[in-house]
Amino acid sequence: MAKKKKPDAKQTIGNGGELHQTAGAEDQRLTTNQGVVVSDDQNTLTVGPRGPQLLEDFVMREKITHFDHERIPERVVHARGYAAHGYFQAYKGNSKLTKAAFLQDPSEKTPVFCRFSTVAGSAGSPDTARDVRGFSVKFYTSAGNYDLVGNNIPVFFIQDAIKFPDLIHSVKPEPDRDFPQAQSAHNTFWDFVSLNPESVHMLMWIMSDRAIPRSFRMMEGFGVHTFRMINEKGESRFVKFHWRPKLGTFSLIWPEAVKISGADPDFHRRDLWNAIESGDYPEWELCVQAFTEEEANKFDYDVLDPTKLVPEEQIPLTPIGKMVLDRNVDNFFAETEQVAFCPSHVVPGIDFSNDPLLQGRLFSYLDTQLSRLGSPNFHQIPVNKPKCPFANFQRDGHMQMEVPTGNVANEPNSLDSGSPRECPITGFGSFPAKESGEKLRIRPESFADHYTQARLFWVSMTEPEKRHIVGGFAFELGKCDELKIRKRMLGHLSNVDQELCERVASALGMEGEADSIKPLVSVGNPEPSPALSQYTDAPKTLAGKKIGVLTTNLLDSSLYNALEKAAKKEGAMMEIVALKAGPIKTTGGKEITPDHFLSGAPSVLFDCVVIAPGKDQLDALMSQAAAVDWIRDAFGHLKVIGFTDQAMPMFEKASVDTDSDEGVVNITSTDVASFIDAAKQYRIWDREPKVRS
Ligand code: HDD
Repeated sequence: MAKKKKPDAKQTIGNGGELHQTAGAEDQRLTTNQGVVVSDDQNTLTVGPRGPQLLEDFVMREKITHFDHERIPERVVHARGYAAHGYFQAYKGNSKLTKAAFLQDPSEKTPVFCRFSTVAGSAGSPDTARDVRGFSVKFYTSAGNYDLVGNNIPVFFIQDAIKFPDLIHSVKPEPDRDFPQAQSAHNTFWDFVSLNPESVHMLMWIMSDRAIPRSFRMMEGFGVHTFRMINEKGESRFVKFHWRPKLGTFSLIWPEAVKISGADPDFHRRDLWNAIESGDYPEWELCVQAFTEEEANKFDYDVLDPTKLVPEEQIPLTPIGKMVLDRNVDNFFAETEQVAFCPSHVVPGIDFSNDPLLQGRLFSYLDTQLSRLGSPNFHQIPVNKPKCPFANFQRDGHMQMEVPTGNVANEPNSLDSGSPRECPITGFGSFPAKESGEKLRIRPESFADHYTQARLFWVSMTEPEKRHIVGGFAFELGKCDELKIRKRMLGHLSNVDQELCERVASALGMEGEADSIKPLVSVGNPEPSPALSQYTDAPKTLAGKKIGVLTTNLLDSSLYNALEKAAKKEGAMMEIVALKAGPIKTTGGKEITPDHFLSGAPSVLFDCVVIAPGKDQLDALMSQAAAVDWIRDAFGHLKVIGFTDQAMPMFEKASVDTDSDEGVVNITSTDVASFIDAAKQYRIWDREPKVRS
């Protein structure tokens, strides 16, 4: 179980006033927002005990008015998110690449705030919806705040920001009926993307398991666009940013994700919170692919096109630092909800490229914060405030929190000290890229190949990954009831790969019905890029994963100890699920409070499972359908299952053969090692064709 967090020390706000709701603080009196001590917070002021309420009750009116205004507009996209604090530490030797201050000194820890999110769903939608995940990091550097606002997928749906409102309108609930929530599986989305072939590459990723990550901690992150890095000599290189999770990149599978949405809609946020609370701090390595403009000009795709990636086989990754998330927020609203990321927040040493999607984003985020947070002073909210000194003559506006002094608010001036003044040497200067040309509304020809990299993705997948992509397309298009859209989409898939098209068409029962769509340019035949596959070189590890043990009273104490020891050694978490919520006893008399009780914790919540009824308790466990479902589900979700001899009749009831495959493992108190070894594989992929077609 996760450790409980210690209450925080006092915080001060504003001009030295003290925030009275501080956790753990004693002897505080409840007051109104004006500091008046409240004598009764249970009863409204009335005339006599049963009489009407009085308008003069400012205590009640202030409290209700504040409550009425507690909500702010949710983010128009990425509304559901979760965040944590941490730090970033640079590796040695980045100065050739960039002069960015936070990337120079390996002994310096730059504070960060990192928010993960889904895109389409509302703030209350389930965590495990099929969707891109946002991966935003705010670095509070000594040279100003830098926001790297990326996703867990390295490409995007559209090439030009002017299409963003259309894309989002198409994926959000349909406007007349307001459903489906947090899903792309509906007509408007597939209509839009099928009419925009530039989306096809991204669709391949979205239909893959990348769109249902196992955990935020096991997700890659990407800056998506090509950015620039500038060094002290003023030399520029293009860069692509990558975040690499230390735990490896793992995903759920679709039938499991669907069930988790019901069993624990907070699956990802709970996972992150618990990991940090228990001291198991997630870590990512920040890498770049760096290349010159001359190199980029030789690529057979355009690096300014955000629907393209740069294969790692072409430009390898250079690690430049690491990020550790080691502190949960103190208050979700104050921090996670109010944090404002803007891709335009860059620091000297980092600059933009002409990617037309990026250029549009540079406008959009500042604009959205004004309406979402309601004031140009959103940078004064603690989570958004730079941790380095900042000073200028911007003044006033809603919710001004600072009290600037003096009679001067203009620059230059000679009346005050003349400061703050601009600084041409250390200040941010844009890279002087040469630009010329006519004013046009036109898509470059170099953006025209919409299928080659989609094919690259497909040919780089393992067979299980291909199965899931086919399943993803079939499921989503199956929910789209306009035949013309399905046919159009099949037409695009046939341009990606004939086999992919045929497999999706067969799953839909629409063989031979693909529209014929002529690509604008001929489609290449790329060699596989193994780095794109999650499973080709997946690390065999239980680190950061969860072992669920389904048991009862009188659990064998040596088995319990052996499992607990093994889990600890592997860096995994073990959780006990029992029939009821109250404490159980092991055969050795140790009292354990279960982490879950059966009806609240199906096996979908765990990475691998153990079925170990206590002494003479088999019947009690077997009489519960939920216990039998544990085995059926774990088997169907390709998990490794450990079982004691005593549990065998439950497998018969679940119609799961204990000799099925290497992932169904007999355990004893003296041998849990073979179970642990098998579980490090994460899933038994060969089982899949046997359990679902
Ligand atoms: Fe965006 C939020 C990532 C294209 C407009 N976006 C937002 C967030 C992430 C991304 C991670 C959540 C930030 C947070 O945690 O608060 N967006 C991306 C990526 C894109 C992208 C990786 C393409 C490569 N976005 C994009 C375009 C536009 C926007 C083209 C508009 C032209 N995005 C927004 C926004 C949001 C946003 C409306 C909503 C809330 C916010 O900004 O702060 O401005």
